[in-house]
Amino acid sequence: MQIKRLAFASVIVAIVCATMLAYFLAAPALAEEVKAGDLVITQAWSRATPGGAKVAGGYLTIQNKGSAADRLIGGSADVADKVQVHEMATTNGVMTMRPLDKGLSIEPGKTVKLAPGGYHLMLLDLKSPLKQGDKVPVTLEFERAGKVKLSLDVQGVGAKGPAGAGDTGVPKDMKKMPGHSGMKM
Ligand SMILES: [Cu+2]
Repeated sequence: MQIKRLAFASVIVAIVCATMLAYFLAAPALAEEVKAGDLVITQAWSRATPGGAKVAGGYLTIQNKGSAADRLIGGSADVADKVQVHEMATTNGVMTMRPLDKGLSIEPGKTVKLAPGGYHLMLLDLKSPLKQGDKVPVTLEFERAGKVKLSLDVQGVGAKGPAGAGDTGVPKDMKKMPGHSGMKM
């Protein structure tokens, strides 16, 4: 009787463990997908900000399933004073970034990725640091789709991509690059 009960208990433990493991393995796949008109936005993420940093990048993937171009023109967030759409490029071997004054075009049938080393959202004048595991609410503004609310999943300081994604082969940490300090705001 004792032995039987013990065996039953260990089966329960095994089931609970398997369920938890399945949950953790599945977690990245459950990343938020936001639909706004013809746009589908996925993999919105950011990085934890090291002590005192006042800026953070925001990264996401925007797919335009419609037949007309749209344009990401800006955004806002409670955590930051301003949210801008930036472009990063290498000019004469130096990484620089600049705000896209006319926004970022999302052509019909295309997918545009905002990722480290390229287009990104810039959260300026952070009111509080971003911590790993946080979900930071951001409102994006599109020319056609209008305002779209989503949240950035905050990854570790050195993260190169959203949870569950592999190394994307992009340049090193943005914090080591010049540009933000001399940027006009
Ligand atoms: Cu920037």
